[in-house]
Amino acid sequence: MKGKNVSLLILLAVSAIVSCTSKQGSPTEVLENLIPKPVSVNSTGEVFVLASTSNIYIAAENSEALKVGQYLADKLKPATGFALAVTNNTDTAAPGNIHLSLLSDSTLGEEGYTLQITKEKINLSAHMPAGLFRGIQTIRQLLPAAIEQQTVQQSKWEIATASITDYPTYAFRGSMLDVARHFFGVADVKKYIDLLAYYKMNVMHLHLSDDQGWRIEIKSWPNLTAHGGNTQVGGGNGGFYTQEQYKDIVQYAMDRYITIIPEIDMPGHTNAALASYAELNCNDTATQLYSGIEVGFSTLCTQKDITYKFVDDVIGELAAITPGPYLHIGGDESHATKIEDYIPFVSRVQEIVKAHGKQVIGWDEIALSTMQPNSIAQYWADAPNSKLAVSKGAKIIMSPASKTYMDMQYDSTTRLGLHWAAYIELDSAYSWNPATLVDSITKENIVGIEAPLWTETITNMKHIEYMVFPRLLGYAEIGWSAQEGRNWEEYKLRLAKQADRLKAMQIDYYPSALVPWAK
Ligand code: TNX
Repeated sequence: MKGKNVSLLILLAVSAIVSCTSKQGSPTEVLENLIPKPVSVNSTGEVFVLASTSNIYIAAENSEALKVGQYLADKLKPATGFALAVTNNTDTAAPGNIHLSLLSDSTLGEEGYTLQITKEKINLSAHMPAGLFRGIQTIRQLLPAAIEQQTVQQSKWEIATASITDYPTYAFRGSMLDVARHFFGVADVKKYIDLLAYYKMNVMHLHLSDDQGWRIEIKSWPNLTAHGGNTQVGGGNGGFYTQEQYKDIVQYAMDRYITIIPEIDMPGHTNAALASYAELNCNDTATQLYSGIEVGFSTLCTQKDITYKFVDDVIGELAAITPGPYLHIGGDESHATKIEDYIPFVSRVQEIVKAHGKQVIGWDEIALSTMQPNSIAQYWADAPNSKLAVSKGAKIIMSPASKTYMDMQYDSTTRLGLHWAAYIELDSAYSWNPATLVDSITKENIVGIEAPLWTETITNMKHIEYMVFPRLLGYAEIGWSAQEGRNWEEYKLRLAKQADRLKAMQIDYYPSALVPWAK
């Protein structure tokens, strides 16, 4: 009862803030449907109705904007049954339409947008097509949750009227999927990308190689996948992506304004490569394939020339099929590599990545090496390493294991996952500030946040969903929404409202007792 009163007070306080200009109706009904929370929402107390006669008008001869409009039409079709026309025709006379326009407003940045929803029409404007794409996710979330069903639903497709201005706090908002410990096929990766897109995230990092498996076809070193792709944790069949399949994933992500970051982990975490090619080992003997979960026993032979030929070939082929700016070189937990070998190796690999026109990301240990001017260190466990990286001029991606590792169990009863870093309940996952977590690493040093899902204990899409949802929504909000406006007590009410959407999308989420889910 007491808790309820507190929630109510907070709800009223939030209402008061957003209702300054509202005329009638519940002023929070817009805000409470949205994750991540927008920069500003002014409810105006009326209702826009989407109808079978609605059209989507693109006020620009812009093929990307047209594609975004079509994406929206495709998303609205299954549940409504409406075949919304997407056209360049901007005949604005009829009510009930959605208008997408690009306008020169650099204050919105690459991903910002404004939404004017009146009872006559919806106007979505952005400076760039990516902003339109983020904005249509807001439109989707403002419709009833049934909009996410895949069959025609009997519903009134109403949206509360409001004017919204929105843009992200951090430019980099991502998640990582470990497809090495267990392999996940193209369809699973695409589903994951769709869910990232729904919550306005813009980076998907694929952990493509580890001791247990090599998951990307490299044409000049075919045994990497022919042999090294053949197993996974627990001894299953494993698998890999052909370059064509990888390109398909990249394009799918690009259509959603999501950048794919491929990771080849080295010099440790390389048993799958060492098992595939004897010459990569210092003793010229191929190792056995490995399906356990212990780490830190493998290393490329950093003294051999062939090792750098190998790295150059792999990075070269990967760079050629990766349009995004980044290549991730791992660099973590190389316990079998002497530090005097590790440092020159990681320094040289950065030069190779640079020569192929890409920017390096590595786990925080790479700070020990000579950093390229634009290399990025990913903080996962070691604050001194991350500070060292900053002192060398590097930027940081925040992935603190104790807050963002989605393979960490929610509590001691969670049936999947590990707990070496922490148990991470939803409040803990949400209630931290990237800009104050590590003293002396501040917002200017941080490009953004990433939440990794390591998959030693995760074998299928349902498992992925259970560990990722709903923590991912919190990470999306940390990356997108202003720190000053975030607090768990208010967030958990919005999170509760997302349940119907997650259900409509048939996502198996963790129903934490900390959240006041609707009955
Ligand atoms: C640490 S995070 C690792 C991974 C494991 C993970 C399990 C990092 C850079 N290395 O190899 O999968 O813990 O939680």
